[in-house]
Amino acid sequence: MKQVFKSSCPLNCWDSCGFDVTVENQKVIKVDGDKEHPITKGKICGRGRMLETKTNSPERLTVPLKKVNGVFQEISWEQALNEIAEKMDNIRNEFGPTAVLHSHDYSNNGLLKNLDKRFFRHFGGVTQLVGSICWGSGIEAQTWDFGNSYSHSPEDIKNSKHVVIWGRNVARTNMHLFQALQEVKKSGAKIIVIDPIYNATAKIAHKYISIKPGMDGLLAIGIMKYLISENMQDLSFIENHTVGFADLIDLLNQFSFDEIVTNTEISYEDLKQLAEVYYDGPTSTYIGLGMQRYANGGNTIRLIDALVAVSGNIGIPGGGANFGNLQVGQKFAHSELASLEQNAVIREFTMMEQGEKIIKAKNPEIKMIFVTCGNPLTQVPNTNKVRQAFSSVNTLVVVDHFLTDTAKVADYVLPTTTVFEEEDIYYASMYHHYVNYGAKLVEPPGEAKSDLWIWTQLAERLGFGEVFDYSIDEFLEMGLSLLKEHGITLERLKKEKRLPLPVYDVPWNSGDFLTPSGKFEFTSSYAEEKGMNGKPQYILPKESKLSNPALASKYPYQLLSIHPLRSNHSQHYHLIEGLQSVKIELSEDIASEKRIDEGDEVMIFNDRGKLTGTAKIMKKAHPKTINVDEGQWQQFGGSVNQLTPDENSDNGLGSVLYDCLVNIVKVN
Ligand SMILES: Nc1nc2c(c(=O)[nH]1)N[C@H]1C(S)=C(S)[C@@H](COP(=O)(O)OP(=O)(O)OC[C@H]3O[C@@H](n4cnc5c(=O)[nH]c(N)nc54)[C@H](O)[C@@H]3O)O[C@H]1N2
Ligand SMILES: Nc1nc2c(c(=O)[nH]1)N[C@H]1C(S)=C(S)[C@@H](COP(=O)(O)OP(=O)(O)OC[C@H]3O[C@@H](n4cnc5c(=O)[nH]c(N)nc54)[C@H](O)[C@@H]3O)O[C@H]1N2
Ligand code: SF4
Ligand SMILES: [Mo]
Repeated sequence: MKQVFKSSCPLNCWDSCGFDVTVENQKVIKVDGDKEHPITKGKICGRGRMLETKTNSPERLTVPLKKVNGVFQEISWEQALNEIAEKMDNIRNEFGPTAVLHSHDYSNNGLLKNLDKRFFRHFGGVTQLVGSICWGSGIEAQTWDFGNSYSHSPEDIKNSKHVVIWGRNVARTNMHLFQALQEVKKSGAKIIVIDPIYNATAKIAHKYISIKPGMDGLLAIGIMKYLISENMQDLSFIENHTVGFADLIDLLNQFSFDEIVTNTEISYEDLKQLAEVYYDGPTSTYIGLGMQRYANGGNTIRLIDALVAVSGNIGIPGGGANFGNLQVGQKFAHSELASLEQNAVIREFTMMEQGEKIIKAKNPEIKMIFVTCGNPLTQVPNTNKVRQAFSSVNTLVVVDHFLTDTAKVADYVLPTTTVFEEEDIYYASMYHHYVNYGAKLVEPPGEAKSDLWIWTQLAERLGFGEVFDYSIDEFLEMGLSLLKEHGITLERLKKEKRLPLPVYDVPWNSGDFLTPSGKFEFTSSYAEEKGMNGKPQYILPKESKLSNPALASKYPYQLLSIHPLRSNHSQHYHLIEGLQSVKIELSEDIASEKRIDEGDEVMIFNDRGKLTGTAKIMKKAHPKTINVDEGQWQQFGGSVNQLTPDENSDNGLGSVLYDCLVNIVKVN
């Protein structure tokens, strides 16, 4: 008998869609959109639909594996858990808990995935990863400026006269915003896209601005300079709600329009037009994550925030500097789930530098790496170094659904459940403010077990089993405890399946900010507290003709590695035959400069690595720009991260993935 259940997409994505999942004979047979979901309204993407293929794939891991003499052998859970627990215990006794590194990322939006932290707190500590390859520098930037990173509610875009899509690949990564754009366009809003790639969102825009990668901060400086020189700034907002404006003026005075036009490679006419867009508000700005993955990434987001503030588009309906929406995730009791009150010895490595730090770790050295919800050998920058690091430790444990690049180098691989095989609640702190419930709908294949079951079993063997002695309902209730006063309970969520969280629809509308001064801070006191320069400043990207001409003469092209259309990072490549080769996309000028035709076999390279693939020409892309979508598996040609740099961005918590120069040659 067929039955349809409501569920949620667990994938790391802006949209956090509601699902209708059809189950027949204990098997998921179809994943559709839930038409009743107030935001996602029945529309989902192929990545979500393919969770059926993923769940039923014959390639799923179904039994624990142990590598013996270089070859994986199937073992029992009993053996796997006993051996791993014994190794952890020995390591803790001999070297201390920080000789274990927990490597993880965001591959699953389930609330209970946060219980990994609870495990390591009670283990006594761990070496943990801080910052975020994804959006660390932008979040830090908005925290400096506003005190937090909040977005307007999805509906509020209807109040915008202009919508600026600044470095966000909306049609590909945020499909419900794309739909909203098409709707507001019909009712008269003007859409502007600023991006080095002429993407599907640019195609529906009234105006497309092709920017030189990494130069957006300077463009924001140019627009602010124009607004102020023409007396088009919002004086009342600046006077009443900001600090540090004089420092901003000092910065703007350091640049001439000529210099700005030359270095951003944007015409004065376009700059002026953008200033008019910001003056003639309400103008909403949807800031993407791509352009903060540079050595000046935090600085770029700070300058865009400053522009939105100077033009009076903060705290008003139809405005906003929309980047993250952390007010969503902050409604859950993370510290209770993670047992943050528990004393533990914590050592921190940044996400970006994990490879380097593992190799160089002393007192103690890293003896074990435990990977959950991540695929670092594909997704973390500088793959060759990450591979060296992960291969160097005595024991690597990977929990996953498939034998990924990371799992392949592991000593133990533990098979885990997919969204439909476990119960959890799901949300994304990115776009909308609904939390979705997802019940366990089917049994997992073979012996696959949830992450939570694995933590529970290991905790028991390591002597702190009582910390996991809660039912799933009890853990979910713990996570929802702060929401009780708003009438949001597990009982209601199970019944209604999705509930709106109490967030601000128009953040900062009160004029009060969460910074130390209570104002929007052009000059950040948080930064200064950290001993960093809090003044607005302009920094160049690290790998560019302007900052490193010698490197740029050897490697003249900018390599972007944006998110793939049909896969969530590395999660779908092995399921879709059409994705199983490397495509190297290049701008038209590179093609003619290097006499490369579409379909040619080409190689890109720099000092960190190289990658071979098939050339594809990107129409209207910014000159000297190359793109290879991230996420490709080694067996299908390899990850673009073989070329990307592993440094921290300017404010320390983000990545510099796109701040990457390469050269290209035709193979043969
Ligand atoms: N299909 C799909 N959707 C996804 C994901 C996925 O893997 N696949 N991943 C999800 C996740 S985890 C995230 S973080 C989001 C990311 O969502 P987005 O921010 O939309 O995606 P990115 O691929 O990071 O890059 C966004 C855009 O930045 C542009 N860009 C790069 N450099 C610059 C620059 O210097 N200036 C400007 N103005 N633009 C620049 C790129 O050309 C690209 O169009 O997407 C989510 N949605
Ligand atoms: N070059 C380049 N690199 C990038 C980016 C880029 O734009 N360019 N984007 C970066 C960004 S924004 C992000 S967010 C990261 C994402 O990096 P990751 O989160 O590491 O990437 P994913 O491929 O989504 O997922 C990793 C693994 O988690 C597994 N997994 C899924 N669900 C579960 C679960 O419930 N439990 C367990 N144990 N495993 C699970 C999947 O099968 C997959 O193998 O990549 C970053 N890397
Ligand atoms: S990947 Fe994103 S857009 Fe696609 S179904 Fe999941 S949440 Fe929705
Ligand atoms: Mo991300």
